[in-house]
Amino acid sequence: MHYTHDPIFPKKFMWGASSSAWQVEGAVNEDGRSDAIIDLNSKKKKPYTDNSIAADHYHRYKEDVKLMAEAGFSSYRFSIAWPRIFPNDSGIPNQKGIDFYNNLINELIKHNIEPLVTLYHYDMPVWVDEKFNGWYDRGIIEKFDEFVRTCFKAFGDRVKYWHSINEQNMQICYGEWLGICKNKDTWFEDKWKVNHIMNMCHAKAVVACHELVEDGKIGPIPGYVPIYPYSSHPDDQIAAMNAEELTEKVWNDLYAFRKYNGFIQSYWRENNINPGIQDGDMELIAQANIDFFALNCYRSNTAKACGIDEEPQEYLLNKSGVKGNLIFPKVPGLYQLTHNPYVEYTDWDWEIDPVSMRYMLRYVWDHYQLPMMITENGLGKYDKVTDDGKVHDQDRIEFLKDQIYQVGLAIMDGCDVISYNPWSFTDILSTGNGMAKRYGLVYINTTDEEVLDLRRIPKDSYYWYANLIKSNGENWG
Ligand code: BGP
Repeated sequence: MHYTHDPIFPKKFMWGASSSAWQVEGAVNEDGRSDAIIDLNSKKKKPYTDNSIAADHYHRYKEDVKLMAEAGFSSYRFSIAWPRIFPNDSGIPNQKGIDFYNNLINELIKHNIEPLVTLYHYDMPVWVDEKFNGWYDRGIIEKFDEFVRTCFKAFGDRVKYWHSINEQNMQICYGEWLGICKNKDTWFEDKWKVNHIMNMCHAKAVVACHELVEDGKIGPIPGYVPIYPYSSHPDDQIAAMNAEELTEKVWNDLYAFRKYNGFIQSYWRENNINPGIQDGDMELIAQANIDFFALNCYRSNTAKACGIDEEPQEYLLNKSGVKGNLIFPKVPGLYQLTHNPYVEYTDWDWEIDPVSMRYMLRYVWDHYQLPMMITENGLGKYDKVTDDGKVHDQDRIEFLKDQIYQVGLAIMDGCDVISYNPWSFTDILSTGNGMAKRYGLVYINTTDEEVLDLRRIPKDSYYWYANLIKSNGENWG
């Protein structure tokens, strides 16, 4: 629909920003925390810095929460590091780890900021990885259950919004890049077994949340990349639907309808894949009734038909930050992704496409009719402090303005959206590009080459966002 006025946001809409433990906290070996697999992986991504210090949020969370409060935040999305709570297999939680999150949660609540808490955001403890070969062994299901139950018991009196697993779909689709694939040669089949085990962990978390947290609500966080057909050719439309299934819908249908959809069952049959479903599994999944969808959305993709005789091509993300280095995937007989001539691209070749935000919210609402919150959205770019001591990130302001406007339009279109939390509050470590690729509303004074004073410098986008949210989405600046 076309509107003759700016969007109107609901009165209780929650405005905040987002982070994840391994990317923001630092202090990786302090107060009993043991190593996570992602710590070790971050050390391999030279020339970028690793996560041992990151934004030093572990020591500076009070200062960070104060900045959130000054900007008028009503929510903050963060994650809990599993190796801080269970540094080893003793079954005894680490009190100092629990204390840290208690302090952070209390600080947020003191400032009327609703904690939105993600249970798993890539920081698998090394001991879990060694014992269960990552997500490959079903033994992890009970350990995950132990971890999430401990979190619900420790924090559930104050935390009412929970997320199970961050971007399970992305971890499966890009298993090598995100470090969960252990054997490239067998990943084509293994990924569905691993995925089923992750689904069981997700289901355990949903069931335990409802059992242990009074008024607790929980949802998954798919990494969402809306897919458009390249042309009105009917084959391109089906290709877009295939891509949608194999990168998103298979997961979202499972979360919402609590069973594997017909498309994936047919795909497994045709490819002789055994996803490792055991007796009783689907009964547990059937009980895992989610309360909302949390959505991470940065970009869109465009798909076109791919003949069965084409050479397969893996998705090669741009890791250098020099435009033109991304290679789109080809999945013969199903789809290929391609360049979209109608949108701009970031230095990392991510589509800049605000309308995809409205499209995604409409799509998810139409399919699942569940409330939605945005847990990630943002512009990764090079930022620098200028001679006046400030960070002028006008392009980020334009990016956020356009994206948030589309969230507003989706709300006007009838979608139930309850919260918006862009990535990220402060600059934090990027998945593959250290501190070089920055997303924050607040600059962290440090670089990949040397650790500086880690001073917090609110960027122009921080002030712009503060004005917008203090007016509940009326003052666009
Ligand atoms: C999401 C992840 C985040 C974050 C973000 C930006 O998929 O949930 O952890 O890193 O992407 O990605 P990147 O850091 O690669 O630019």
